Amino acid sequence: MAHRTPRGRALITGATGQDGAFLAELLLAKGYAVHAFARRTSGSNLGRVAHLLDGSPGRERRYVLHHGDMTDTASLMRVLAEVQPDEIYNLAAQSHVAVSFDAPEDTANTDALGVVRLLEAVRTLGLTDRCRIYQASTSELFGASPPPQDETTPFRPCSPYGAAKVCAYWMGVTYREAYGLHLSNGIAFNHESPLRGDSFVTRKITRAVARIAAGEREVLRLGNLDAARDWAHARDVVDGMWRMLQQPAPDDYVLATGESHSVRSFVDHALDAAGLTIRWEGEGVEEVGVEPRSGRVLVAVDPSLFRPRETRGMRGDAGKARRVLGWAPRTSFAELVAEMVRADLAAVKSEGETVVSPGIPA
Ligand code: NAP
Ligand code: G4F
Repeated sequence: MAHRTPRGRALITGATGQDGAFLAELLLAKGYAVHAFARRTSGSNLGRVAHLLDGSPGRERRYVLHHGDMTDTASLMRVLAEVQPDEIYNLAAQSHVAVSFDAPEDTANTDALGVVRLLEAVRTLGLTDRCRIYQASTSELFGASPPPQDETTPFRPCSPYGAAKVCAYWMGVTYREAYGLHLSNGIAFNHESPLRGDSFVTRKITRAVARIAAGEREVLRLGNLDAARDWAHARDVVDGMWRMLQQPAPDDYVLATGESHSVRSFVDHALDAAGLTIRWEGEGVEEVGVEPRSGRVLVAVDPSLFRPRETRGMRGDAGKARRVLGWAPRTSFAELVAEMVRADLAAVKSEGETVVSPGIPA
């Protein structure tokens, strides 16, 4: 596939998140100047990108931090006017599905109206013809539609998050068709990494497994063990985002592995990667994962973690992305889980080593 020469300046909203960190690395390696749009907070939210801010010589000049918020039109206008980006990757979102049930207005404000503010800012500033936009859409658009899901599958969102992202998707299509904007929706299925936020189920599992392997007497409490997801590596998915913006014409693409695994299976793989095993016993809310030798319960179901509504099993068909973009996921499910467990085992070990004096944790 022929890619255009990189066009210079990329703006990433949601730059401090998992995907923002992987995408920045990819774009810097390709020679882009990367402009990060990030919220100013009282605590630090820059952990995933700190190495880019004060990184190796020369690098810091190509990674520039701008403060702003998707709920604040003025900040979007100011940063867009200043950066004049060639490519915009709109990754900013309240991205947690369970949280969206508790904070539906906040979720819609950022995930749906935030996109309207961004698109209107692009239009008002006269950037429609010069900049290309990636909109972070999601398999949550499909919600109750059964697998396999592709670009033709009906949207039946099951959460305020999914509903807000459906709105954002159609806003993108509307601006593309009404104004000729080069905007592509990447309908990404779940993607994970050691940088995944620790309240998402994969990272919650790998962190707990690492602590259990280190000898902590922890019980991993989970919600729906039967929930099935199509889990890719975030590094592979951000490559698909970039490929979409190198196409002569914008379009919408599913990014997925085509495999589906249950939460229970993720737990098994993670324990295996740490040299542990469990036996599953019981059913429903009584189901537990028991260590065979000691009989100790390592995993239990906590009904308070069930969601008001769950999506159907998720398994994406990325045939269109393969054909048009030449995109394919490179990391297997087993490799992804093993990489996350290795990283969390190392993190637990180094936490243990950073005790500065007896009894006083660093
Ligand atoms: P993430 O780790 O939760 O990162 C979300 C980013 O959005 C963070 O940088 C966060 O900033 C920022 N943000 C939230 N509200 C904002 C606001 N009002 N203004 C400006 N920035 C705001 O998410 P991710 O996993 O990297 O996902 C990236 C995007 O892809 C999201 O839009 C998500 O919905 C979508 N997506 C993700 C997946 C997946 O499996 N990872 C799959 C499909 C789609 P703070 O650091 O300040 O909180
Ligand atoms: O890891 P999760 O919270 O991810 P979810 O809900 O699939 O959403 C993620 O992927 C979407 C892509 O489709 C993104 F759009 C979205 O932004 C986010 O990145 O939950 C995965 C599954 C769910 O079915 C949940 O019910 O795991 C189940 N689960 C079971 N126990 C749990 C838990 N989820 C979480 N977060 N915590 C649990 O203890």
